Amino acid sequence: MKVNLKRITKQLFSTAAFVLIGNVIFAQNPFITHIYAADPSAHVWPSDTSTLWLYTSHDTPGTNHHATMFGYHVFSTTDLVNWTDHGRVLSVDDVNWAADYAWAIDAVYRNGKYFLIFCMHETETGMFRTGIASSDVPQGPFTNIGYIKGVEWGQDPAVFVDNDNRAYLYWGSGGSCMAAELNDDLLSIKPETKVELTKQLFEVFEGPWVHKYQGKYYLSYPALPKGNWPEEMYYAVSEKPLGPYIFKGNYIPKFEGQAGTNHGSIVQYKGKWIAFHHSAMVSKGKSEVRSLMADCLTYNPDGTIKPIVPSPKGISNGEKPTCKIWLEAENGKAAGGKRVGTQIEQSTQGYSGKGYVSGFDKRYDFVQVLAQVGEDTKANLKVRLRADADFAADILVWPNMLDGWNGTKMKKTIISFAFKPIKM
Ligand code: FUB
Repeated sequence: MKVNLKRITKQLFSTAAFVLIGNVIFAQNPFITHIYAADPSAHVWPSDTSTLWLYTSHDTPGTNHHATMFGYHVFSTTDLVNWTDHGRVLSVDDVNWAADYAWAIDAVYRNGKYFLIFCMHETETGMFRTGIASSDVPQGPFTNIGYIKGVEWGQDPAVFVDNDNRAYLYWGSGGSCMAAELNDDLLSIKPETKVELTKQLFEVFEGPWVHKYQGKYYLSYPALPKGNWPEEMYYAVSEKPLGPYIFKGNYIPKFEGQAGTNHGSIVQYKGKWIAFHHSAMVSKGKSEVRSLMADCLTYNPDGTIKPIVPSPKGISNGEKPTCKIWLEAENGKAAGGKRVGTQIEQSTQGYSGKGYVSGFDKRYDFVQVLAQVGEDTKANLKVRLRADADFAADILVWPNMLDGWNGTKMKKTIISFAFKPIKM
């Protein structure tokens, strides 16, 4: 859904448009259902261990193709039941070297900043690069700062930071897995540390993730059993971050409702070990429009992982999960937004704390908010306006703008109104 707020008279007014989307599906798995999201990378940052963060890719509704992945979302929770969607935190449009294919991502906290480590196709060469973007806050939005030097075909990056603060990058695609230590600024790898792990990881296909359990390094990954789809999640264990790794087994075998791909992360949060991954349960089997899954993970006394049987119950304790997103016009790219002829005012209270949008002084000035919902979803649109003179405006709502994904079938609703300020 795209919402345009357009000024059609000459006087100045200020506004903020909000879209609040509530979750309408009550099962715990998938636990985010208002948008399609995949490839979850879970983190608990040292500054606040009560919050769990998920950095995810996004599948465009109305499509069923990995080529139509254009951006990333961040989600947070403090109880695994109530989630906040922080919006679109980086998109292909924000990355000057990239053309498309916003595939899997990870995030890392380093030297007082949060970094998104992502992969996109480079415009010039068409190859996957491992991009890097930064923010002062975990929820973004993130600003592109380039790509990590020394990595070629850097699909599906994941970063592991060890207790001694050394950072390692893992990446993998099309049946291979590579790893290397990163330099302190994360902008390049140390070339002499680069290793190929493919042969140590039975049937590996892509998507590596490393976590540490009882002093050992666990590298989990999507595998293609005997070369056949769908993917299942395997893992291997090592004494050192760069291997050698010893294959241990399959921790998420095939399950009902899965997508062709799977891709996951393993994290400890409030004492529980959780495996995040994705399925095609909401899209009812459309393999390339995926939804986020969470399942409890348990270890055997010998450190091996008990295989998980993902189900709609997930990590539920019976409570209905919810996810809220406030898409505020003044949040710019986090709201998927565009502004023409208008600006963000910094000097007002409330809303996101970033101010509000003003400067609607020409006929076609507008501000736009993009709400990319998955299945039919209830949304509330709230528009707050303030003006110091008469004005009239249009609110344009395009539902199903991606029906046919090239936007050819847009049908818009127009709500026009006029407004007179009260004279004090
Ligand atoms: O989401 C796009 C791609 O599908 C990821 O990069 C792969 O790991 C697979 O999940």
